[in-house]
Amino acid sequence: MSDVEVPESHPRYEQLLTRHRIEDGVEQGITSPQGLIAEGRGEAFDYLLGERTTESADRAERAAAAHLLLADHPVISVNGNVAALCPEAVIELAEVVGADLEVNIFNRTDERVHAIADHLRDHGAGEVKGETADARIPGLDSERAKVDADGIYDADVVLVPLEDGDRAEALGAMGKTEIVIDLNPLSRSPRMAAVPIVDNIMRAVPNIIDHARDLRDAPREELERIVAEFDREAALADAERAIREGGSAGESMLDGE
Ligand code: PTJ
Repeated sequence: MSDVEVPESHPRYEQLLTRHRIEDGVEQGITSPQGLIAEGRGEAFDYLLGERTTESADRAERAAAAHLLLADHPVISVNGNVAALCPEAVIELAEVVGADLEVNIFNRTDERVHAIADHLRDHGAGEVKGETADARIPGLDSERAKVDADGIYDADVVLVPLEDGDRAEALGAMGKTEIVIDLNPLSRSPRMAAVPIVDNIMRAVPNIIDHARDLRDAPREELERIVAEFDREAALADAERAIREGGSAGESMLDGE
């Protein structure tokens, strides 16, 4: 995806690739320049987490998959960072759980909304919402309030990766179930979420896809049990502990350390 050659043997290969994707996103007019700052912030938290999916985050990702499968109308919200980082993965997740994809950005220009929607379609997405913006999320002054009436406005479950807390709060007030992916467990959006996922989006979305595939044929009662047993407070506390204790926190690596 990036023109910049990063040798796969480099110890920070994944992180360097991620950086280049964001850089390319800015160059293509998909990602806001502020996305570079968000990326730096995320990298710092990921470094402290040990750049791994903790067991606790894995449980959150399984609960997210169960919520998305149970939903009547799930929507995946896509901003400039998400579109640059993992377009294929969000498209695949939308297909697996039957969700809509909707472009929703903080630093909104019509040009960037269309560029992100085109970018998703170039990567194989069917319908992409967010270009109509014929409804507003009540109680939100920012441009993020602009949503599609038949998209986020109508959704019962919304996956909102990498964003600030205002919209998370306003969506919660509308009674929607929110799943937030954010590497900072102290940030307002994961603290508002029914399912806070403290993990890098590059690992989180593929893992939600794996769980969704695994649970796709499970009885409704099992999905409801996974949702009911998920403890959001514990997930936030586990993540904060893992970061403060340098990624140990009594947790094992998922990817086979
Ligand atoms: O495209 P736009 O206009 O909607 O703008 C998108 C950004 C991300 C620039 C905007 O929403 C923003 O400024 O967000 P914040 O307030 O910087 O918050 C982004 C959060 O995402 C921070 O808490 C970061 O730690 C976190 N983050 C950054 N990269 C990743 C991440 N979380 C998970 N995976 C990442 N790769």
